[in-house]
Parts: sequence; structure tokens; C-alpha cells
Amino acid sequence: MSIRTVETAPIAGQNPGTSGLRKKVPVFQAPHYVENFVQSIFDSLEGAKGQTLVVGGDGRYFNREAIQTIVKMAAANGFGRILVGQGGLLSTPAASCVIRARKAYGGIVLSASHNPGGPDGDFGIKFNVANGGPAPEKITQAIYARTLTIDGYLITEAPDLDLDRLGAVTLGDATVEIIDPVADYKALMHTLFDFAAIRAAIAGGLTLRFDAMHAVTGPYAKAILEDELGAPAGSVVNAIPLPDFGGHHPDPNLVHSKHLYDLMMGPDAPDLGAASDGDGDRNLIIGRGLFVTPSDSLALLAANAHLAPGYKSGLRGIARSMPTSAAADRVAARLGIPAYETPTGWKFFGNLLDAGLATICGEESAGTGSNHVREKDGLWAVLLWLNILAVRKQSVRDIVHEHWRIHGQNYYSRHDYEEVDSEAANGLIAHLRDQLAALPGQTLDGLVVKTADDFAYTDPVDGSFSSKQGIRVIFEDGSRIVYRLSGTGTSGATLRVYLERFEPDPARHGADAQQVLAPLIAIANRVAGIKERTGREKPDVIT
Ligand code: VG1
Ligand code: CO
Repeated sequence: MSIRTVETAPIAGQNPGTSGLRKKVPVFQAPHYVENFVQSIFDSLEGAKGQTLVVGGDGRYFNREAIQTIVKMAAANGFGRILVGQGGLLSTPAASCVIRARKAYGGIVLSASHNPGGPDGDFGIKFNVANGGPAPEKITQAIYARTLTIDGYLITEAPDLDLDRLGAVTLGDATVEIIDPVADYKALMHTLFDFAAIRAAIAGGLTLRFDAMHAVTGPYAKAILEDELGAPAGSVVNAIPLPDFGGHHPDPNLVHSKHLYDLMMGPDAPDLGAASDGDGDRNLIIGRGLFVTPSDSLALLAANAHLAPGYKSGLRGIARSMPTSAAADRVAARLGIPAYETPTGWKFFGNLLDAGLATICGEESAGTGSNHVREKDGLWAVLLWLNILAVRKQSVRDIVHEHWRIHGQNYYSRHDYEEVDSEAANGLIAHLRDQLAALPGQTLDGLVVKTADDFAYTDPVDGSFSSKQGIRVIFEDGSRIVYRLSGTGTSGATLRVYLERFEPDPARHGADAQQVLAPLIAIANRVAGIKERTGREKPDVIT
């Protein structure tokens, strides 16, 4: 088998965002597009010769084609062993798990996560490092820099591999092994959760519905929730991964999981409703009659984690992304452990987890996870919830209300304006930056601005510095408005407005968040001039 060197030229725009390089499928299908980016990854690595690389994706359109190319390039670039999930599948948390369990050098994960798939949908490529987590900014910046100068790539001349047949084959000097995508992950879950207790609770009548949204989590959820834990067949729905996710948007929020929400609010609701996204790293949690905001879910999981065997000795610390509500901080304060506030994106949790500073991390965007891998993990969150329900033998609603009584409630919502004109969105943020100095001390609709800034973060472990991570306007009463532009979209800009208000009084808990936050929403719209600058009357998605 020969290795071919192919001449190429730089392609503009191969700049990884919040979570890897994401573009429309036709962009990735253009000549040399995948090859340039993948070679730029390999060119940015040191000491990869002879090492193990993990490759897999969420099964979306173009997954298999991209994997064939990547495997042939990895072999040509000197990797000794390439592990590929059967059928080209590996959820993001499972990829992280396999990288760690098999002591790989790193992994390439193909996914555009919650973005739609199909021929006109989105695709993405992400590189993860040896700890199993997304490459830190230092590396993604080096990869991008390389894409601007690249002039050639290496690829093994070979017929396509059979991605469906388990076992090892030789490709040039490398061995390619097709592995069961679920096995390592399932084994890890067994070390963390009390499967016997959950199984007993389910046998005793605890009911659940898990919507895999025709994305990658289906096989994992079937194997664990139905086969291992005994949930009746049909508890996991939309379990077969499809290249176009069945035409749906695999984003487990209240818009795209409305059917699940309606079920959970209706008379036939099971005890727990959950869903995961395209690549399996997000989770939606709905109790019977009660949606649990991701920020609250993080706080609740942290407060109750000790009920699961993997966390029985307690947590070292809790980390959340800056826009995530401060509910988790209240738990950390009560437990007497540190709380960390990082920029958006899981890559910022890696150092805290590696250094043992934090045990549980989470984001308001429906991502929660722990030190068991270095990605957020949708099914892990569902299992931890089930473990808690099995031990506490209370409803989700009762557990949440009790949590609020102890800690207070952080009312929270995010408003997204999608596909906004990029110039208008950048102008809006610039306009906010211009106001930062003048805002503190001002009274807006009766609320006094305490501080206003552009969030910047210095990593406490390696000192790396990230600036311009979101505009914060914080009021005297602790209420908060955060504005930032998405780093995962593929067309135009997405403006995210995050709103939060703390309510200590139990008599006022459990009200409608949009109503409670209405005064803050009005201020947020006015200060940023959202209507004037974007032409939008209302957000596209409210979560
Ligand atoms: C979004 C979320 C962020 C998450 C990221 C990747 O980023 O806000 O919290 O880490 O998606 O998640 P942004 O830049 O669009 O706000 V996933 O499940 O898309 O890999
Ligand atoms: Co995802």
C-alpha cells in the first residue's frame, strides 16, 4: 500500500469555534476541505508516531465518507493504531471515554452536535487530546494557523474499509480496529452508578421516556436503560441513528423536544422524561409536570451526587460556564467546596478536571458531566438522575422544590436570535462594549447596575487567558443579563441573551420564568437595541 502526497492550497475559514470546525455539508464536501483540516490537525501534533487515534461520529450525513478519509490519512501520517466505532458511530462522551480507556494520543470526533444534518445540514470535525477532552485553544489556534499555510497532505492509497465489521485490519503500517461503540462506555457507567438500585426502582414502577432523537445516543440508551436496567421496550424512542435525524433538529430543548414536553405535562407522563442531542453530550430533563432548567439540573446533580457510588466521597469542586445560572454556586457554598466560572465551551473544564479541582461541571445549554470523561455527557446525567430518584424515592418535582427551599431559586432563561445578519450582530456587541463604562450606577426600570464587563478568564491551572467571552450586566439585587454570540452556528450570527434573577422566598418559587424575568427581558432588549439592530420582534428559541 502506498502513501500519496497530494498538493493542496489553503482554504479560508477553517477556524474552529466553541466546539470544533462546523460548516454546511456542501462546504465539507468541497475538494480537499476535509483533507486540509485533518492534515492541519496532524501537522500541529508532536509525538503522534505509532500512537493510537480514536475516530467516530454521530452518524450524520457524510460521517462515513469523512471517516474513510480520516483513517487513510491517519495511517499515512504515522499513527500506529486507529480505533473506529462500528458503523462510524461514537457519541462524544463515548469517544472521550475510549480515548482515556485505551490510552490513545487523541481522537477525531465528527459531529455538528445539535445542528440539523442531511445533505444541506451541518457537519463538523473536532479534535480531542489525550485526556479525552476537546483540544484547548492553544492547539485549535495552531491548527487554524496551519490551515492558512498548508500545501500538501498525506493519504494511504487503499480501498474503503468495512466500518461495520468488528475486528482489526491492516492499513499500510497501521492497524485499524473497528470497536463496539457502546462497550467501554457502558463499563464506565457501571463504575459510577448503582445499577442494582436503579433496576430495582424500575422493576418497582419507576417509569421513564428517553428520546434519542434519531441521533447517536440510541444504541447507548437501549443497551443501558432497556437491556441493563430493565426499562420496558419502547422506553427509549427514536433510537435508531439516522443520517438526517429523521428530518428533525437533534437539539433537546423545549422547541425541538416539544412532544416530550407535552407528554411530561400530560396525564400519562412517566416519572422522568429525557432527551439527548446529535452527538449525545447534552441532556434534557423533565419531571412529571416540571421542566428542570439545565442550570438547576447541574445544581441538583451536584447536591445529590453523593447518592451515587462513583461520587460517594463527595465533590472537589463545581464548575459552570459563565452564562450558566449561579444555582450551582449556592450548592458549592453550602458544601464548602470551590465554585469555578469558565467561558462557554467544554474545553475550559479540562484543566480543572485534570487537576482535581472540580468534579462536576455544567453549562446552561443542557450540558452536564463529571471527571469520568472530559466531555459533557447526556446519558450520564440521565443515569445520575435515575440513581438519585432510586435512592430518594421522591418525584422530580418534590426534589426540585425542596432544593429551591434550601438554596433559593435562580429563575433563568436564554433567548436566542438565530441567523441574524453578522454585521448587525457584531454591531450590537460593539454597542454594548461602548456602554460598559457608563452602565454601573445607572438605574434601569428600578434596577441599579452594579457592574458591567466583558468576561475574561485566566485558567487557574496553566494561566492561559481568554478575553471577550460575553458581556455581563449585573444588578445590585444579583439579577444578571449576559449577551454573547454563538460560536457553533453555520449561517449568519446567533445572538444569545441569558437572563437570571434570584428568588429566596419559597412562596414565590415555581412561577413562570418568562413572567418573572419580564422586567429584565425588557431592559435587556432596550440596552442592546435588539429590535432596532436585528429587526427581530422576538427570539427564535426560548429555553
Ligand atoms: C453552544 C453552547 C455551549 C456548548 C456548545 C457546544 O455554544 O452555548 O454551552 O458548549 O454549544 O455544545 P455556542 O458558542 O453556540 O453558544 V454541542 O452539544 O453543540 O457540542
Ligand atoms: Co452536542
